[in-house]
Amino acid sequence: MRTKVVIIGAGPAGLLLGQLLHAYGIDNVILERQSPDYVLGRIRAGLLEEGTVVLLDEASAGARAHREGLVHDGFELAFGGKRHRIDLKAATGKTMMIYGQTEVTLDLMDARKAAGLTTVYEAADVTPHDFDTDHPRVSYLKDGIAHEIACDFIAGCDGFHGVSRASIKPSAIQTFERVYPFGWLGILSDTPPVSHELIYTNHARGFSLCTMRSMRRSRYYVQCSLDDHVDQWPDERFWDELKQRLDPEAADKLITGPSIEKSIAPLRSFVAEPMRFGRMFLAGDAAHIVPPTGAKGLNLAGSDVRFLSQALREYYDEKSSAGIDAYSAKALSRVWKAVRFSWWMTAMMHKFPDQGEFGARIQVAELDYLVGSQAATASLAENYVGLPY
Ligand code: FAS
Ligand code: PHB
Repeated sequence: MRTKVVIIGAGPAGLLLGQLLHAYGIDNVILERQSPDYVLGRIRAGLLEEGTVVLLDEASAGARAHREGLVHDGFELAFGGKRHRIDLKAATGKTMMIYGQTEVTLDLMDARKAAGLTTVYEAADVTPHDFDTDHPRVSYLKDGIAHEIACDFIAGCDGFHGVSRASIKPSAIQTFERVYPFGWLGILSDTPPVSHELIYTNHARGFSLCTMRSMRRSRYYVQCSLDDHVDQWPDERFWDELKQRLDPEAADKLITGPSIEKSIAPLRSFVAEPMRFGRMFLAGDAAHIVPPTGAKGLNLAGSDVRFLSQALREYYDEKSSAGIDAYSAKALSRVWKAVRFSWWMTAMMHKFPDQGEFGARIQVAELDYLVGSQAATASLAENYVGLPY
């Protein structure tokens, strides 16, 4: 079998890249390790930048997001028992959209199926070969039968634990990492959200976030220890802890209910450089990870595949390699700014074991300055809505 681009991974990055390449007339095949249901069962991101929604439109997968997504003009920062609104629209002219990653993935899957494009689910032992030559290929097993696809390029969209980055010789790649000494315990419940906008709270007991998937389905997070296990957090304990971290008004208004999903995610900042290796490119979580405090993970996957799809279009349409030669530097420039913002938001909002009283006071001083300065608020807002591509 032969195709122009083999995409490894059918998460948001792989599916979005496949659609954008298709729109440019570049045929591609996606190889995914898991089943569609497994991919859809992962509860992850919830907030889309305007640019990401535009990419969904370009991928012929944005209609439902426009119908069902919740457009947010701002969010609130809470500390010292008080909430302070950050007016994103006033500061940047832009908004954010609440539309769960599960829905994004489903819409991209449906668009790919409608376009009659090939996705091999439950592909085992997917392995990229010869990507440092002009004849790359990818092998895999399907139902125990060996297959191989010859291609012009390979896109590693297989997430943090994927095979693409792992296939690069150590001397050809440099990684940068910071692992945070806590995790996020997240819960999904079919209850009305405590507020129509997000509330990020810095509290002496730890960080919490009130978000949502719709006005009938809430998503909440509390910072937890890395030693915690989800079994130690029955619903009652979660709701009690969240109430203790919320400001009095939100705590009073909180409507609790049975969890329909509950999980703990570790937090790390991670970047691999470069993001191109001969005829293989990395995109999305395969190349970088951010703590979800800045809501950047899914959105960075979007900007990566926007840059990569345009570079490949230039290669095929204009017979120019300028775009693919510039991809890594261009993607990393935006990635590192988002990594910085996500690290900064995480440092400001979470309780660190070694921060002491001085560190706690510095956090409150930073927040106090932030909500009291138009310049500081504007800086936060322009990073939160997503820096220009
Ligand atoms: P993904 O990991 O989503 O997709 C990679 C795909 O590749 C998967 O389907 C995987 O099965 C497949 N794959 C892996 N190895 C393979 C192999 N060897 N062969 C074939 N296929 C293979 N971001 C936010 O903005 N906000 C959040 O709140 C948030 N919460 C998160 C919670 C968790 C627990 C995690 C892990 C991430 C979270 N993220 C969040 C980040 C997340 O949304 C990612 O940024 C997003 O999934 C990136 O998409 P992909 O790059 O496509 O990677
Ligand atoms: C979510 O809705 O899951 C979400 C929103 C904003 C974040 C992180 C997660 O910063």
